[in-house]
Amino acid sequence: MNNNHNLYAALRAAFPADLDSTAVETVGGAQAGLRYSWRDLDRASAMVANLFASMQLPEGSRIAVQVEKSVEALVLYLATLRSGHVFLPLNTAYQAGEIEYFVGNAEPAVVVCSPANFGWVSKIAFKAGTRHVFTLGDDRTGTLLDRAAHHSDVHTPAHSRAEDLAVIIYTSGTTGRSKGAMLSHGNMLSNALVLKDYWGWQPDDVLIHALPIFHVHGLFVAIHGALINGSPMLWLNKFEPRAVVELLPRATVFMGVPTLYVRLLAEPGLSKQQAAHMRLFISGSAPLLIETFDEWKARTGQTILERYGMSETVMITSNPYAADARFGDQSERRGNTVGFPLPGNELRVVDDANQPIATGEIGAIQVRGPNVFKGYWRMPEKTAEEFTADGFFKTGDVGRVDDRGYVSIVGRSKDLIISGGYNVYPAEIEATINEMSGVAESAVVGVPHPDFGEVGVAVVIAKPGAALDTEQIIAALKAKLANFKIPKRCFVVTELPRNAMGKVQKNLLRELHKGLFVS
Ligand code: MLC
Ligand code: AMP
Repeated sequence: MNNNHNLYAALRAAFPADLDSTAVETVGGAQAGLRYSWRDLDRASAMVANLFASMQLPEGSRIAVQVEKSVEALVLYLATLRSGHVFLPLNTAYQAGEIEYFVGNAEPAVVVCSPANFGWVSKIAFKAGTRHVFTLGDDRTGTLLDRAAHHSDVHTPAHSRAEDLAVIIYTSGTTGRSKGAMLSHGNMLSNALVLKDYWGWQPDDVLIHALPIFHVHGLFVAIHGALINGSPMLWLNKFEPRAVVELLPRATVFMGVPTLYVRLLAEPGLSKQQAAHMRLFISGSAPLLIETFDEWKARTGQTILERYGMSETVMITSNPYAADARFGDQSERRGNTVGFPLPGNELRVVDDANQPIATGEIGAIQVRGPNVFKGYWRMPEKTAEEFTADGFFKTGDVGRVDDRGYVSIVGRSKDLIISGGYNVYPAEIEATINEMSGVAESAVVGVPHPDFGEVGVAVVIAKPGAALDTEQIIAALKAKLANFKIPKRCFVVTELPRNAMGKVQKNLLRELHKGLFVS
């Protein structure tokens, strides 16, 4: 069906002719050494899709998934796409309160969780009205596969329109609760096709996949990139720097957040010779320090290609892949920049009055294009606020475009900390601290960190007469929030710096604590 925009159908059409060749090889951990052919991916995802069909799920059903990374979790994603249902990936670090919110808000028809979490996850799911809860372990166990085993391995992908919803990705917000960004088949397919061309994917590429698969970077950029090009993946369920260095001679493409590059640089085995077979190292999700960019070049002889994106937009900009007539003299991958707007994607930098500003000036980044999401799930007002009248999405990032057209991100208008590539919203941490007994108020700020790039630090004020223990505050946060959101340090003080309007001056707190982890 030529007019089928189903993303799985497009990925499937790009599988190589030899369906018995390796699509995924697992590396590291207890599941190392398994080979999945392209036919395996197609048949296994067909079986799960047929299981969903047998359950007669309503159209547009959400399939919420909180499982450890595994190739079977990838199969579940592909099955959801080909079924025409909506995939809702959830970070494995999320705690019960966070899951309760997502499940209550999205009302999934199906929830898939790790076998170890079935007790508490199923309680939350059933309470929210979910009828089907399956388990899926990272060792090929669980009720999902048991049930799917009874179904046919032949399945015709659903017919999807470009605008049909494929995925909901929750992103926290600067105020209130998380919002579900709705991405369509067309959003993701258009981006995957643009990147295939822009990054010069070649049929004999081999991708090292070492990122989690519940966020845009690992789930879309990496997986779609390999599949739409028919290229195999060397698959690590967990990032292990030594294993990645050992794999470099067998691979050509690697994608990571800056923390991964920092950790790889700490590996003595990383060298020009070891990286000689690699075609492309890509970084994104957080700012790549120029020191890391330069050190990588010196150690490996290769220049990291930095790109920029968001859950709401998939990829927006990228440094160029190579010297290419299309770019003229703009073929250089430049550190401290995120490159050019991707083809088909418009990017503008505006002032407070929403007016475009002069080249080189700093302002708010807005984007428009086929990759930009459909809006926030069941939040029409919030969606309307985040778009301009002429259809540009307000990214919340602050940047500039130089006279050669390179975009740089210089800050964020949203109060956000990016720690090891994960987004942490101070408002959520502060609200959780403020609910604790004896707390009058709190402020959470991001400070530089050598490994995670940035980490949170909490500054807390006690109510009159209350005695607060910082260790207890951290322990109480750990019980409620995903581990990467927990501030790495906590201070109890008597007052917070405020401006004349009474607003907490977070810049002063950041300045005060900026040397906590780096000299
Ligand atoms: C783990 N920890 C973190 C952390 N990850 N702390 C702050 N920030 C993080 N990102 C803490 C845990 O809380 C724990 O602390 C301790 O480190 C060990 O946990 P772990 O799970 O064993 O950590 P590790 O495996 O080393 O994980 C580090 C990491 C991981 C860098 C490999 O964070 C990671 O995979 N990051 C990638 C995130 C990503 O894919 N982002 C893409 C978003 S998409 P304690 O105290 O409990 O022991 C996006 C759009 C785009 O942004 O443009 O791509
Ligand atoms: P998320 O909501 O998890 O998709 O995170 C998106 C945010 O990550 C963007 O709005 C940026 O603030 C940030 N980001 C992504 N890539 C880069 C990059 N290369 N440099 C700086 N920030 C980035």
